[in-house]
Amino acid sequence: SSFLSGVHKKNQVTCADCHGKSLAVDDSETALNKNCKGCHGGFADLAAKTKEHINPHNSHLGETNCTACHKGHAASKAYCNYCHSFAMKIPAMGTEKESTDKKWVQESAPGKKDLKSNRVESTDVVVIGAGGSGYVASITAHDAGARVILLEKMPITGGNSMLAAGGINAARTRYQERLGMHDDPAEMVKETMKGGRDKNDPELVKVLAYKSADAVDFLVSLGADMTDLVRSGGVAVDRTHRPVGGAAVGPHLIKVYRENAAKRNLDVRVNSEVVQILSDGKGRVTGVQVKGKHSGVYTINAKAVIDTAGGFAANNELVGSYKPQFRETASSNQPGATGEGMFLAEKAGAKLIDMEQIQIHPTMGGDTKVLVSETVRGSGAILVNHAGKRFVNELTTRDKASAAILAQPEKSAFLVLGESIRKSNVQIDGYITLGLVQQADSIAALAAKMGVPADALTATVTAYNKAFEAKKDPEFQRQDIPRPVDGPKYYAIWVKPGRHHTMGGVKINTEAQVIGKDGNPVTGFYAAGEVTGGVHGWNRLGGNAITDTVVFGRIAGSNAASFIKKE
Ligand code: MEZ
Repeated sequence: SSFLSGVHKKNQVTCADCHGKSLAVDDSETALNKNCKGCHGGFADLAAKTKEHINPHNSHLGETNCTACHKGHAASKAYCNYCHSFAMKIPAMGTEKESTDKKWVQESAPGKKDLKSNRVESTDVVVIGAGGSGYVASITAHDAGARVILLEKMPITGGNSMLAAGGINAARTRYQERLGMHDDPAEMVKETMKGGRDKNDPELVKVLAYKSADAVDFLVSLGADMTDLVRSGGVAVDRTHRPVGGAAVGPHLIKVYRENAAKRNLDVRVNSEVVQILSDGKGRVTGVQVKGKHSGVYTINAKAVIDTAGGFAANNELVGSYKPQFRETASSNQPGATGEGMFLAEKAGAKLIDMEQIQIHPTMGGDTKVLVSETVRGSGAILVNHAGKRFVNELTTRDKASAAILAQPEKSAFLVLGESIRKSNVQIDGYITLGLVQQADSIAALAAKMGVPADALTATVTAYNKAFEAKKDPEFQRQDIPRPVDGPKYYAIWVKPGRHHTMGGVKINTEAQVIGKDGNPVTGFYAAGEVTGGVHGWNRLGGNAITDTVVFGRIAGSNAASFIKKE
């Protein structure tokens, strides 16, 4: 018990109380987490008891392992603080060890760091990375009859998809048709290519667009709600589907995926980092080596491998090596988005493309790592500079909007909105809770809080509201003004551009097969999502990332399952 912290020490908790009689600990710490909940209650109970202003038991990360934050033998550390800076007291569990270093380092159990074990497992399909693409590929392969192991190096699943605020772009869906909207996958192809500066692989873009409506139906079949529609930058119709009320798409989808994985009894392992993709030296992959937090390094032989390990926008050094000017800019990404999945694939024969194409999102909240969703602009908000004036079409593509903000002397701007916009997008209440939003009863009072000239801001809002009435924006040709900036309350959010998405990665074909350096598919090797390059060209449209994860995740899962059947 001398190793125990906080309440465990006080109450003289025994080893078996936490670890179970066998004292065995798997990498996902399954028994431990079950026993935590047995004593302390589930997330809902704890959320009801939590007195913090920010409630970590009711967050966008959903229901995760307790051990992601709480440690039995050491001080607890709030996982949230890899991205945020919440002053969080963790009662009776030891004091949080707050570190200014927010870099993610995978934990190993003491003494197990690089230990190689003789453990060898076999499966049909191994999937690397439990973000959106990984879950979709795993569920699809499982439903097609394959035995699947889904590996995640972080202590929680969800990847960057968990943070996705916007929605999923899809053309000609039943939800668009229900609202009498006309959309066409051919338009989605055109706009995605134009947004990507025509550097995308057009064949991949066609698959993305023409399978997008099916992707939405697939999500709905799993239990997701995609009924609300909003417009994203660079698109001429409301094509971004999201849950009712404008709720963030990512936490909703990851909850749905986790529930579907549990229902299927899928083998999902956290704290399990792939350190090598194995290959037979003759152009086919044969499995992976995994470093488990408790297991040490072990082998999984697999007939097919799907790489869904995500991008690298959270990796300062790697971003800096491609784009030195972005090295220290804030990143909206989860701390595990560090790109290893691309280089593991490269070592196993994959070709990497477009690695230097790194997307800068225009609106991160001030000096934080919180992304202020493009849907806030899609709902009607305007961008104004420190002189109180609009300076760009808010619904242009991200590369252009970010460049326009960075061209301002302060390299930052404000989102300005009114009551009807706030009410249409529930995420804005989240930004209020996080302290990112200034509020006032008049435009002049808001201007004073923002530190911009009141007469200029008043003139800007008046002109914009006139454009709303006239359905025409003579100043910036904004295509869609769904709401005016109206009272009784007015809101402003200080924003700066930040790193958001890496467009490059593993080259794939339309069958989600990984393409090797010789131009041929690597046998048994598939990839989907942000780990791949080619779908988004040199600039991704808002809402196309989730489409990518679902469309290509499904293709990878289904093709891997067909491949193993032929073996
Ligand atoms: O697709 C995205 O990255 C997206 C819609 C982000 C956002 O601004 O919400």
